[in-house]
Amino acid sequence: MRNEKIAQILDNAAAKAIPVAQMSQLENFSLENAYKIQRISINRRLERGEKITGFKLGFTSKAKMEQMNVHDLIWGFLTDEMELQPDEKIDLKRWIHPRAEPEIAFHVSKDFPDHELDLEELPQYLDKMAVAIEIIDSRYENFKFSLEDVVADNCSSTGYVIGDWKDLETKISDLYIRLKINDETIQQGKTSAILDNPLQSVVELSRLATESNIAVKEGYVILAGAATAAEYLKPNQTVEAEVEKLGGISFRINE
Ligand code: OOG
Ligand code: MG
Repeated sequence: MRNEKIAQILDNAAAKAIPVAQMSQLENFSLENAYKIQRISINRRLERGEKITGFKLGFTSKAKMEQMNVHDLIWGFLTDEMELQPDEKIDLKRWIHPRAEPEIAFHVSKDFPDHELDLEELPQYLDKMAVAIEIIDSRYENFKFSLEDVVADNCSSTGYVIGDWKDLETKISDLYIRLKINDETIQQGKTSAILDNPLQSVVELSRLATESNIAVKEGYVILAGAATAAEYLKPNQTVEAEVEKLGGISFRINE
């Protein structure tokens, strides 16, 4: 199958909220090809008028790698269509089998240069941070995939909600983070679970973006990846993420 065809199948699966078989079971494709498919599917979104709003990193913690049985860091695109408002009532029918995970978001204050950034340089390029909830929705049946599959599927990107932006702090590698559903703590951990320091996710992004010649622009949002496993969403839930010092953010799901 051509890359264009795979991108089209995954894009349609997302639009119709109907899962598809794992592409890697129909045909072997390389990780490099998987990123090419991801780009083609993002271009389809851009052609429909969506705008890139940032990037997400995935599998930056052991908890996530173990939950999904995939063991390499991945990255994908965020678009304005994925941005949800905290006061929005969310209807699950638009997705296949959505899950939520608590995250930290960073706000890009200056276009990244065309070289890899190190931790010390990051405050020149980031100004804010916030608690976020990412909603992921694999387009594959049973939420099962190989590394190549999930990359081609834009890393299950589906939705994100961002809390109030706070000034960037650099000592954030030991903060308590949790996901609550209907006031009950369902997932919890420390931000150190994210590559020892969530800011390291931004370093990785700068490396990957430089290697792929992709621009990380002022105004973009970067999701550092979940510190904990993700939880399936059900009707009638209030979903909340909290990070020590950063506060919380929540949204409500319709009946
Ligand atoms: C892939 C996306 C992983 C994270 O934060 O680790 C991710 C998935 O689990 O479906 O977003
Ligand atoms: Mg995530």
